[in-house]
Amino acid sequence: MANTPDLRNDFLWGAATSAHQTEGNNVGSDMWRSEARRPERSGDACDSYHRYPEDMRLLADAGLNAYRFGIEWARIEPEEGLFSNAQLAHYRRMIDTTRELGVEPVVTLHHFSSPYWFTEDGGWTSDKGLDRFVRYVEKACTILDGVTWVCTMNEPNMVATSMTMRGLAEQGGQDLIAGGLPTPLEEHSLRLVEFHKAAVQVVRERTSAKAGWTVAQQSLVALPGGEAKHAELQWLWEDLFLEAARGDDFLGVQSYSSKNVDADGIVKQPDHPDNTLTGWAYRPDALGIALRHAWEVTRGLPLMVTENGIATGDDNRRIDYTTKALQALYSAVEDGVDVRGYLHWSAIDNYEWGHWAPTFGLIAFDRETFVRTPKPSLAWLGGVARRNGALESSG
Ligand code: GCO
Repeated sequence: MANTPDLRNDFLWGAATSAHQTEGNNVGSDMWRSEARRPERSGDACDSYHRYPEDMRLLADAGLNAYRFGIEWARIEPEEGLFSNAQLAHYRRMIDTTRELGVEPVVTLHHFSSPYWFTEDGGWTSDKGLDRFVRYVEKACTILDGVTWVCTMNEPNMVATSMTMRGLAEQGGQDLIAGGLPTPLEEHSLRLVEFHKAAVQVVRERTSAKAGWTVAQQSLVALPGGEAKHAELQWLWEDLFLEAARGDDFLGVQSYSSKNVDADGIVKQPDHPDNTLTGWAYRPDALGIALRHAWEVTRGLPLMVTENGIATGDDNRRIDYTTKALQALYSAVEDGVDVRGYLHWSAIDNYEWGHWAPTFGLIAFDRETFVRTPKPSLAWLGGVARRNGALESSG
């Protein structure tokens, strides 16, 4: 295993968050409303809306040189057509703060949450949806001066599965989804491709940034007899989105685990002591599968790991997982895959869409006082970053 890789000199080493999961009180968003039905609410979240300079400084002080964060459409356009210059200025200050700290900003325009008014009026499937999204992206571009990396939409395959789930629920088909997330319907996924393509065009016309989207890669593996089903699911869950990235400037690879596929479909991960706090299989090697597959399907698009990490309460396990994931990344690079950066999910423990228990952060925080406590994994990853990837220090 490669412990001292040959990475680009400008390789980005960082961590990632999303707006809704960290900012707190994102009251105008559809997610805020839907949380009423979830076990736990986001509430103040990490109060990163106010404390982002501290979050960024902790990453920079540790040795990281990149930070991926989201800007929140629901704040920027709280009512249809009503844009907030003050909120745009807030996100511009975030960009400026990264620059002051010598940290490269990687900006996500849409990370699961939309304004409530947008979703209520049909969201992605409304006839007006595309124009609404494009208008938001145009506004967002007014604050992106000097930003190099822009992610249009986070995990469109997960957005598509939630569109599909919503459709099934409306038809009373809850039983169909009882076994887990439904496979995204192709019509929903193709719809999101249109939104993404339009956003890429706007970003290219109005900024000098590189534009791409970030796909939740599944690292599906066919069990004997599951080959045909695997091919079908591989397309619907992943390859449709990866093919759509051809022609973009980069692809964001997001990888956590791997799943087996048999003749009936995705095999539910059995209970196992090694499972992570999200119930996923402990599979740091999934990142290698994801990178190699993305490289092949996109036909050689530059890749950025925009999320990779583990929900665990044991920080040594986080280091162990990340060490192995990085070894898989280095081996893909050795084989010619063009990887531009590694952004760990997540910078800080945050609201995991309904739950607080699955902790992915390099930094812990107190939910009452918001005091941040870096975990040993932050200093560890910062050290790896300072050595541009070397897993063991040479002295
Ligand atoms: C995702 C997300 C994050 C999750 C993470 C862990 O893109 O799915 O970007 O919001 O918190 O993946 O589940």
